[in-house]
Amino acid sequence: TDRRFLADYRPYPFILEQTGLSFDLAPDATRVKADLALKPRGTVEDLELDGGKDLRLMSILIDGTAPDPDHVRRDGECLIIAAAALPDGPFTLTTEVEIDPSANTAFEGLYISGGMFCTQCEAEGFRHITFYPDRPDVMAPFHVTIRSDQPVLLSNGNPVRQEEGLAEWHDPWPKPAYLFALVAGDLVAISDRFTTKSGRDVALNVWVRPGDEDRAGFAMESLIKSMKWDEDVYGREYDLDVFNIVAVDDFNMGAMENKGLNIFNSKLVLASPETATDADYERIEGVIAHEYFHNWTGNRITCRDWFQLCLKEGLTVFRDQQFTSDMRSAPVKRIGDVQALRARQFREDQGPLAHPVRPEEYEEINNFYTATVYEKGAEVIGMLRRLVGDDGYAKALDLYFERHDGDAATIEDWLKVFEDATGRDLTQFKRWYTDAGTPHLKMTEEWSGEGRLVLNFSQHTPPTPGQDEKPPRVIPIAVGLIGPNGDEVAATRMLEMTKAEQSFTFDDLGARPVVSALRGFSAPVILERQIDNATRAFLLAHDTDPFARWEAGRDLALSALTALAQGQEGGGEYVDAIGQLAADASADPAFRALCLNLPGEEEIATRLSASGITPDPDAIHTARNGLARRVAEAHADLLSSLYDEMTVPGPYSPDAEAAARRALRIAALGLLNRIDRGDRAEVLFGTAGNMTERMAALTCLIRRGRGQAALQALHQQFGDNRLVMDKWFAVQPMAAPPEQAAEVARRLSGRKDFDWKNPNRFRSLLGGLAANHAGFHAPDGAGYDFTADWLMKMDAVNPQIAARLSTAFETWPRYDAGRRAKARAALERMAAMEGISRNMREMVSRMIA
Ligand code: DPP
Ligand code: ZN
Repeated sequence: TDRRFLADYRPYPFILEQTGLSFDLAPDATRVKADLALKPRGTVEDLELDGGKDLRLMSILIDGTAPDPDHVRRDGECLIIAAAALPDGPFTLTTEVEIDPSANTAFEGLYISGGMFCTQCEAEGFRHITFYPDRPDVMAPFHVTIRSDQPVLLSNGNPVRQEEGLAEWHDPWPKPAYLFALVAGDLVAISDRFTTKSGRDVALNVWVRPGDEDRAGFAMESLIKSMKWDEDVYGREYDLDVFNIVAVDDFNMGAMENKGLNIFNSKLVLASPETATDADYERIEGVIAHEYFHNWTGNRITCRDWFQLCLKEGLTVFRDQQFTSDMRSAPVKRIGDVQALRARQFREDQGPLAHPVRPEEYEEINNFYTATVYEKGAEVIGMLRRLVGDDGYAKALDLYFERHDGDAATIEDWLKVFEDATGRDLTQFKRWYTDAGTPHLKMTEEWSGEGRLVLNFSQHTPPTPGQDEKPPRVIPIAVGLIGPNGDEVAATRMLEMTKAEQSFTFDDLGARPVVSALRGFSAPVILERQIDNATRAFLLAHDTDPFARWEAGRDLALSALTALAQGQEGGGEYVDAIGQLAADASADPAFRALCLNLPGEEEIATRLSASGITPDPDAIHTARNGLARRVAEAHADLLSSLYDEMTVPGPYSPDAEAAARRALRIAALGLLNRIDRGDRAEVLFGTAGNMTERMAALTCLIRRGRGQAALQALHQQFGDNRLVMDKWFAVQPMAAPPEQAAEVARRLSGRKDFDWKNPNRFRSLLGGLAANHAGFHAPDGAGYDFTADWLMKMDAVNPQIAARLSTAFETWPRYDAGRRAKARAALERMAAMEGISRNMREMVSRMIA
């Protein structure tokens, strides 16, 4: 079997001292010569090199001499040179292979996108370029020579030689193969410079296709802010003379942190007011920062093996979240992150794909670039910081960089640094890394009447695949108390729960306070408490903690929506309270927008199923529409004036303040759209000068069944802009009435411009349908069938993308028997397909198990 286990780790038996690569680029016959300076770590063993089946071995030399052919064999995806053929000291292994980048539709290794050569090597793409110990704990300096007639030739590190048809790059920092990159194409740069705090002058370039230069400026600004922030906040300085970013249209991931040469999906680089939304701008800023921050957390300190992926990803997400909080509004960022965590990670934890932040086995590592590894990995670091305090965190991070610079490290190393820096025992805390599942935290209150309040907590984590028993974890619970008049009577206190059941006492209270619990979402748990709607409304009005305040409104909405979806009454308190909040001009418009947006249908389904109730997608859809309409009717005047007042004068700017006003305006529009037949949306679509408002208007129009003209207009204006057309493909199935969603997607999939081999375009259409909860889960199974058909087609071309999108099915076990039967049939059809990839096989078998 292909299963790999954390417990099987052993160091590579050779030390790699230097990697030399020489490329002769040609679209269908590229030659790659590799010179590896190796020496045995101990006694000489067989030398095993990873290498895809797509490598054609042309020659192999050991210290310049061809080995006896009997000593060389291919074994599956490996090339093995027998120990008998190797010297017992240092030697140079030289191989030459031929590869065909033009046939590489999986976009792993070296491939061609729009005529440009580029690479993606994380996690195991390098083995499709040459034979190599393709594992993160084998690190070496790289020297790269590129021969090609493409005008711009880039690789990692510093340029050594640039002339017509030839470039040489040297990267002095030892790195694993997954951080290798090469780009060759017809590109133009927008350029700037950055001087580091110790005076290193760094040349910065954002490389794009000719014609896209005017959309690359924001990415450059974001890069400069990121470099400055990492110096100011973490003391981390850049370490090469150049930093290059390249935008590529065909890219499986969002972006990649290759040393000195980040490669980005073009949607995370290119932005103009006419083509990108506020959310796009914020995401670009955040991802540019994320990849830049990897230079220290990922590159200078990398992972020992892929089980440790969260070591670099959890930490780097945590750092990019801090960055965005500092650049924009911290409370708004926190609320957005919690929403995303619940939508993706809680969902994952609840179903058959649940796995620990640090998994202990996998078949295909690409299937573990998940919300659990990334977002929960970041939450775990947030908890660690809450537990050791800001100073403890800063000390631990300094020690981490000092102790592990140049290492391929583990989660044990990471936790040890915190233990050594703070003196704290983290044995129990480590369960956050090893145990899957979202803890349920129950809270009850006892009020003695004599100024004493006791909070009783109990924790329980439901079983997840392969893990039935879950011992109690350390849970930091931030609690504040609010007096009956709305004043805070006890500032935030961090309760540290370590047992299955535990009580905490608050004394000397005058009157019975209202408890504001899990402030700032201090731990990624599901809080269950007895609380009535009046108390929720009180917290929504008075809580001083912005997250807890928002959460109170969210709870009010969810309790109404879950009741309505089950045919019960509800929503009155929500409608009243939300009106008061929306009218509160002292509250940040972005915060008001977040409160006005009702929870999505998926979130309602997740809430229902977490409490053991089978969600009915159609009932949820109806309930949500009904409540939104009631809000609109009850507050039509207020919403209408917000819509008018929240226009942003002057030219478009993507800054947080302007974006906040637009967000509130759009939230009001979305509600008013339910009662104005779409008239406002139509006017806005025709007049808005920015994509944020135009997309919002377009979505409203589609929801009112009058989107055709606007869709046509957008296509006419931007038909040759891939990124806008991706939005165009996504919004139609997403906003379609559920019973039509699969059909809308099917019709779009037949279009000539449904360039399905492009990952962004494929994701737009299939992701758009999956985002239509009641549409994807249509009772006739049309959503499942359409999705399965396309995943099967994609699997033969790009398994990574197919497997990633198969997560659309991960919630299937929670629905009714009819839907379950149809979803299972679709999954079984996929499982049975001929030539199924390892990626897809692992995903469907975990989902069916
Ligand atoms: N490119 C992905 C990321 O930055 C994988 N490293 O998260
Ligand atoms: Zn990352």
